[in-house]
Amino acid sequence: MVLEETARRIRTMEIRGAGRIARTAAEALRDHGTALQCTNLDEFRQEMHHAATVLTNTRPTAVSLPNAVRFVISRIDASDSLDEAQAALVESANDFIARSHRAVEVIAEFGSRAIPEDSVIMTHCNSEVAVATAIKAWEKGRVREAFATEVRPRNQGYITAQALSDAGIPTNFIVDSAARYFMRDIDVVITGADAVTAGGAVVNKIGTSQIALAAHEARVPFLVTAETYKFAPATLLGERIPIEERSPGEVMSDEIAGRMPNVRVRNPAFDVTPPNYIDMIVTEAGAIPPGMAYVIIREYLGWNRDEWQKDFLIDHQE
Ligand code: RUB
Repeated sequence: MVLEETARRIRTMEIRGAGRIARTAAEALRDHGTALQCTNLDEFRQEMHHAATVLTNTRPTAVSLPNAVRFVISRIDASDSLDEAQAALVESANDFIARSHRAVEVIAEFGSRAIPEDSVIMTHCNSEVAVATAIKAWEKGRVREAFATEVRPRNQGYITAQALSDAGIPTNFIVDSAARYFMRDIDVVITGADAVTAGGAVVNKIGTSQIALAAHEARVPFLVTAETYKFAPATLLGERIPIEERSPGEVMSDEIAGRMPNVRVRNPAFDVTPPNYIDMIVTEAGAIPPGMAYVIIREYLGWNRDEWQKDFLIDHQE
């Protein structure tokens, strides 16, 4: 019940944003596993692997989700008894959640130092870590004003504008297509990430790459704030990050679409910003150039090629 309900809330975007999705999945695994009445370790492992699949199938793009699930499940797999596995589940889920909260705080601190005095910043979509960074920089007197985009079709920009306004930051709310028009007024762009590839490309809300392109053209620094669990180990095996394409109904009502039988509405939820448009990725392990993404995967995600290859091959046989 906890599991199905959480999966539904993630799928329908009641719970959204890569970090929140990951923490909620860890929580759901913990609560689901704690309520299970298994009599032996094999049964418990099987149930937990099933729960992991239900959660990871909810939204395909945010890598934080499989990374969080893997963090928890790998500790269950390493346990030798049912008691040990149950304790490991609770401990690892709580550990992930605490690390995630701490990472947001650390990134906000590092990121705020990368924002020059008296800056006008722009952000896109609603990223808790990008917003936390903007607010931290504001508290240090480094931000003068902010620009938040609307973020069609789901309007996550409202959540961002509200958070910036609540913090007291003078904020301009603009439609997505006005980003380039205002770029000349911007000192730094800050976004979050749903996934970072081994090559340093960043997958984030649709429209991010257009803003990065405009920033690049105007020589405006483009910062990405991303916890280490947003980095995608599978990209080292050549895997691509799947881009979620959501319902056309989010873009155009069925009634209007019904009058245009030859029109196909497309609704990709994310896009890919190449590393050469990104000045810095701020993680809790430090602020790195995108070319160092591989190091984060190796050092912070416990990358073990043989193990990942095994899992990858198993996944793809199913
Ligand atoms: C949210 C989005 C956010 C990243 C990072 O997309 O693209 O920028 O997930 O967010 P959606 P955070 O609204 O479709 O989930 O920093 O909060 O993890």
